[in-house]
Amino acid sequence: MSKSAFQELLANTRRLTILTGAGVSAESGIPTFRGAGGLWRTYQATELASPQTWNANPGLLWEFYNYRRQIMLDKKPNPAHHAIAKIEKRFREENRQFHLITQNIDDLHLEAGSQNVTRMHGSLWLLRCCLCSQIVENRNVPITPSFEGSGSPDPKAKQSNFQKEDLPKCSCGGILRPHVVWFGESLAIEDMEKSHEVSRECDLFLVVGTSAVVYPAAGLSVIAQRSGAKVAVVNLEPTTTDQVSDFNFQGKAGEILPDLLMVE
Ligand code: BJW
Ligand code: ZN
Repeated sequence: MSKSAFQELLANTRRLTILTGAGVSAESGIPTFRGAGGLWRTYQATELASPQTWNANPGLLWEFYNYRRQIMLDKKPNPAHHAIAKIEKRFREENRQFHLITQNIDDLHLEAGSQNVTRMHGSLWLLRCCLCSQIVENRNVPITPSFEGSGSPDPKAKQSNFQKEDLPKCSCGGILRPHVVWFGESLAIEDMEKSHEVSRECDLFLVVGTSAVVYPAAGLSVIAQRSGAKVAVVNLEPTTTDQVSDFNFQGKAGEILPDLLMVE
């Protein structure tokens, strides 16, 4: 269906939910997970983001996350993040309900001013103690002095050889890990419940920049559609969400969203 039909629907929507993935941050210069850019050294980013890598080589995984924290230092929200923050503001002013679910851990939505946000997969800037489970905010780059100059994505980089004493520590002495959700790990129960609730109870569900292959996020558009919502997709390429979508807008989120959401 057309842009004008979407915009008419948006104007009459009481409850809007938006789900975003790595594609929304691509125009800020942050690599996506799948396709070009999903490689770090010889590893697929999705292989690294796993409890198996953590158990086998926590230093390697900290190098990867240290690198990702490092590249965030000069990254800014792009027009897609700003458009999403602006539509939330409009909904709030008009007493309409809005919720943003993001799979991204880069926090660029928060930086753009989004408020009602569920970060399904955690945050790059939160760490969790492996011993006492305490969660702390930490913006150190490098993560510890030992990681200074490490994290090069060059495939010829020397093997990661960090020791236990190089890793960040909690006040209880436990090792701190990134507070992110790896494959096979459960999402926080409150994030699961909120994501289901706002998918079930919206009138319009807009999916932006996700390949929609990772569950449970990939199942949310089906929940929304079965609960009676209209589903719209903004993505560079076709995805499985197209099977349940009423609207499809193919292209860059930063170019499409400001106009589509009428927040330019
Ligand atoms: C643009 C663009 C531009 C580019 N504009 N668009 C049910 C069925 C089958 C399997 C499972 C299931 N339930 C659970 C599972 C297992 C597993 C899973 O889903 N596996 C699948 C791969 C099959 N899920 C889990 O393990 C989850 N845990 C869980 O469910 O626990 C209970 C359980 C466990 C096991 C079995 C059953 C139940 C946890 C998932 C955690 C995912 N973690 C990661 C890493 C997070 C930390 C980090 O960032 O390092 O999350 S993996 C990675 O993928 C990351 C992302 O958030 C996630 C999704 O990726 P995303 O955002 O879609 O990025 P891309 O790169 O894939 O796509 C980008 C898109 O943008 C592309 O389409 C581009 O075209 C587009 N694009 N530029 C618009 N400018
Ligand atoms: Zn601790």
